[in-house]
Amino acid sequence: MRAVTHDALLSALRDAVGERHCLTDAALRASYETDWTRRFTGPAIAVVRPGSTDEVAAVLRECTAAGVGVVPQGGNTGLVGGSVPRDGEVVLSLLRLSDVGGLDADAGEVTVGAGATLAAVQSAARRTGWDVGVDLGARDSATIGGMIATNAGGVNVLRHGPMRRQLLGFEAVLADGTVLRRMPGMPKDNTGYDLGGLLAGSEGTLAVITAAHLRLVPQLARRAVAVAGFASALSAVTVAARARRELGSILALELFTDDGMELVLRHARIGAPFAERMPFYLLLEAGSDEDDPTDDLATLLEDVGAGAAAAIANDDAGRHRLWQLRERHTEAVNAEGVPHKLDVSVPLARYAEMVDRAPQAVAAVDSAARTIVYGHVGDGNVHVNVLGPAPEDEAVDDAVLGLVLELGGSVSAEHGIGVAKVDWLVRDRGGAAVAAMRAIKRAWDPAGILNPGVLFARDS
Ligand code: FAD
Ligand code: 2HG
Ligand code: ZN
Repeated sequence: MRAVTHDALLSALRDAVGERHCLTDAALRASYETDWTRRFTGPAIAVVRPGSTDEVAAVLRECTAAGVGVVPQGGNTGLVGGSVPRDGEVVLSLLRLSDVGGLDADAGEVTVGAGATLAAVQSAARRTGWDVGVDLGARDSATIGGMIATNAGGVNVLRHGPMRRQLLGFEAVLADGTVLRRMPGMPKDNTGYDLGGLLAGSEGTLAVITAAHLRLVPQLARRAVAVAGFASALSAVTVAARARRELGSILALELFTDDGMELVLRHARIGAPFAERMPFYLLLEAGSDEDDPTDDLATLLEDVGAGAAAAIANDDAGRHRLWQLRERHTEAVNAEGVPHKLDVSVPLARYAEMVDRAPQAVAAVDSAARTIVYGHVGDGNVHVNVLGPAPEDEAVDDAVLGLVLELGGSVSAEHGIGVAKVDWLVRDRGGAAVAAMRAIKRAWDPAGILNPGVLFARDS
């Protein structure tokens, strides 16, 4: 590694991406330096915005030569602090690589730049009768590169799997500027290690993803959404399990509480779905290409006695109204303060217990904290949000993650480890697994340039 001053590095970066796309002014860097929750923030020496894979390679070569860390960034909607600098790294924004081209309507596949937003890819796919298998609330900003890097999940995992399952081919750049390319990639491809699969969930620590080839899923002509209220978490979970077993058309199963809904109603200025308020709610979405699934949902809810505490819609506006109750939790919580976000999963048999015990675990260490719980019950995924503790106070995080391990779950379901949970990776996966991960990291990024401090603790 040759020693390079920051001035020399900045000059090389300007040469690599053009003066206009190398941001050093504090005001221009600001939105790239703080994460969506405002819990994580740090200074960058520069934000670079390359416009091609070659420019990404040039940036990485220069940063490796200078020994300066690089934080890859897409839409900066990540919720574990992995997309923002910690200590004078270079932020490498992929937003200019936003091409959505090469849609093969026969195969149901599309090639996109890493910086293309999910919404842009969804609208291209939908114009040809296809859809993207992963959907999530941050669709207007989250990028395909960021979604691969976090192996994003979202609301349709129970039907289509997470981002890794959508990935057929990829293009990515290693820290030394080497370009790895497997494009377009095939639905069946057993030629050696699945390097694209390894990039899914690597959180920017192994390579910078510059493009991807994705499988699409058929767009469904008919959809229905229902929201029903329940007296206990267990009764909501039991109905979710039954819906999964009995309704082949189920697309999404989401849980939220009355506290969370109250926040959403106030923040979004919308009305409750029905007059009766219940402690827990289950949102069910079903979709089919043939029969309207509304009756199936209605029959199920009647059978389980949901009665007056239920609403159902199959028109666009009605479905959107019901979805807002669940989807707008994240922004409603953010409007109340800087949250501690614990995205975890537990076996379905322990899901209701997790929902019930998480607020108790938080209260035991911080009696003034507010806990809002919601999640993707179909995948065992619970989002525990805690308001009150200072950003750097990790007592509530530790209490919730400790409970997750006691219940046999995973400390990161879909958002990743980021910087938020580095101390918990070993506790969850064990020393041998983490040593194997570190060996992969060293092989791909020997100088440790890519996203230092993310996934692995720096000092071990
Ligand atoms: P960023 O936030 O920019 O980056 C995330 C991570 O990926 C960082 O570690 C970054 O270094 C790395 N990275 C980004 N781009 C690249 C690249 N091209 N190459 C290599 N590494 C890269 N997540 C879910 O899984 N399910 C949900 O339902 C969900 N809903 C959300 C709703 C809201 C309102 C918000 C704000 C977030 C939500 N998220 C959800 C979290 C977030 O949207 C996802 O993690 C998403 O995948 C991040 O994409 P991004 O482009 O914003 O990535
Ligand atoms: C969701 O499911 C997202 O809405 C965000 O994954 C979760 O706000 C959160 O904690
Ligand atoms: Zn989620």
